Amino acid sequence: MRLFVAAELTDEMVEALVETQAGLRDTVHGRYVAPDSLHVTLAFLGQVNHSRVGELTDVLYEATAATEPIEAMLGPLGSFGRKSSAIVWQGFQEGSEELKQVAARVRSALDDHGFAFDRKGFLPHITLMRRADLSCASLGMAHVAAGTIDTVTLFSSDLSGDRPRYEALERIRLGAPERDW
Ligand code: 2AM
Repeated sequence: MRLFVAAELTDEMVEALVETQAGLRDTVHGRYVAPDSLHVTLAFLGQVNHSRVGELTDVLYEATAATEPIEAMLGPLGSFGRKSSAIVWQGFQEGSEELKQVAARVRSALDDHGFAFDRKGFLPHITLMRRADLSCASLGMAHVAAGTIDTVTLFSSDLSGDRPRYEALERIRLGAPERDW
């Protein structure tokens, strides 16, 4: 299974991100991420054997047990990669440090339990589009919203269709008194 761990966003944040995407549509061509797929990736594991998913879930509960819900606010736009085929993302103006801390805790717990993951540095962001052609366009205005990020989720990713499909395998509530069996 292709797996990753991500923080989920509030409905208000998703609405603001969709408005940001709408503002880009006239000028920037590329593949826009669907509203139900917008998230903050904390760790990308890639292929993991199905038999280890239970253990992985335990590791994620342990890693996030001391993390409280994060008060966050969306921030400005940025891009990664080549101008002709870029990733366009929206960052945070509040909550970045807390997101970095939870990502570090998750990654360190994965390491301790022998789960491999992509070790690229973590910059808190939400990918809005891929293969964006920025050669003649500049990034416009970001719509922002504030909200409480209170869910860290183990997702599986299915790339077999016309677009990536993400399925939540386990949703972990930050600050919840105990695991919801
Ligand atoms: P993103 O966080 O920039 O959007 C599932 O593929 C998710 O994991 C995507 O959200 C993707 O990018 C993120 N991701 C992080 N590292 C990745 C990698 N090496 N390969 C594929 N996806 C990766």
